[in-house]
Amino acid sequence: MTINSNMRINSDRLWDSLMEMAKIGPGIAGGNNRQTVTDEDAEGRKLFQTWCEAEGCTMGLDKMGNMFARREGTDPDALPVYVGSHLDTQPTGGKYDGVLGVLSGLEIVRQLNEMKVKTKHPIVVVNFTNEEGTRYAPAMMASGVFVGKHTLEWAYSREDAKGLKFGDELKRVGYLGDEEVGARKMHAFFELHIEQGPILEAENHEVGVVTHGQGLKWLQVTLTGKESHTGSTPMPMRKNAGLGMARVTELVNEIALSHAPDAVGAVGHCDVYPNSRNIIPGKVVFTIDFRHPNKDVILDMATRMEEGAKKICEDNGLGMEIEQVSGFDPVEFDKDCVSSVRNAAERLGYSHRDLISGAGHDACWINSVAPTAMVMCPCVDGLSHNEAEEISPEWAAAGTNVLFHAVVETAQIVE
Ligand code: HGY
Ligand code: MN
Ligand code: MN
Repeated sequence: MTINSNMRINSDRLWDSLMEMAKIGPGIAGGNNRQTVTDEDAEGRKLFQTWCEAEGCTMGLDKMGNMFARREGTDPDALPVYVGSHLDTQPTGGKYDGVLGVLSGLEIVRQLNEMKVKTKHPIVVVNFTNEEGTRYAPAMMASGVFVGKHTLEWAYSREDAKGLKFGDELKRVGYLGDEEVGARKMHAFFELHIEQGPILEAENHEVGVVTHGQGLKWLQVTLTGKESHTGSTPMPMRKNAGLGMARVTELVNEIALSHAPDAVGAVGHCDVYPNSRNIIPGKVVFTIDFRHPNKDVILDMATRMEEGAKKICEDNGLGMEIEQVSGFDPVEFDKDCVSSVRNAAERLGYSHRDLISGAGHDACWINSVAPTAMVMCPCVDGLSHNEAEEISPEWAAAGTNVLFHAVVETAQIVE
């Protein structure tokens, strides 16, 4: 039996679940603050697990806290089709970034159960730990361990701003599982995610067929100058690390603009020491995020930034250290899985276009170990990583219906 075009998910049930999950770890402006391995994250995980178990799924948990909800197939030996994303959010995050991808997977299970449809391959809904990389860098940390990009020990050793180690916090919140990370093998992986950019809405498309994900390089820069009095130190005698950071920030922007229209670059996080209004900063630590669909451009941006920053330090009597905190090359998703997504959008009659993902996603790592593709839905004004992030129920339903068809087609319906 092949999937027919009138098979749809239940849009109201999906939206209700999104709104229910959004109540956990509320932000201060209508969004969410459910940072990885916090008590709020644990509460969201618990709700997800309750919903999955109510659907008869068997739960798995690995040593990075990745959660797996398995719906059996008719062939228990067939590799499962995985579908999911992440439940953790930015500190001032929205209600849909990641969450839509996990709860759309759950909605597929709910709809298949309601229709009493069986598939040959099992279907597993996954919640990857720490996709955001904000409390603990890097982003996509747990999916990175899953594919062997990071060791478990290195991930456990990562510290947050308060010096709390990731491994300790994962254990404290009760999600340190015993499955080996990456031991699970996948027939395919699909992820639905909000676009986090303006293209789909601006061009009035309901669905994004993601063919590639751009690469990124996260650098951490430490500039050291000399703390001294902001009032009595003559300007020519200053070693102002804060000024150095300002000049490097400007340089990052110039370099990204020199590769318009696709390159992006920004300084996102900065710490100023001692951060006193009448002491010239003696030290600054800040992060640079460079991205582009072509890895040679990313390398060019990082190289030119380092050369320019060295000159800025020479001119201002500053020391500099640069550490690469994270990085991955641009990815091209699996052509067959991408076709399955595109055919589903066609079959369902949704307006769609091919897209390169601007943001990083767990799918970007999983793509290195299993055939992978992504579906995107528009978001209002392309806004994300902002509590005002918004989508419509119709957009959520369109993306989930396309995901539903791609997943079920790949998992093969059984008469
Ligand atoms: O940074 C990213 O692209 C993702 O939101 N973690
Ligand atoms: Mn995300
Ligand atoms: Mn995000």
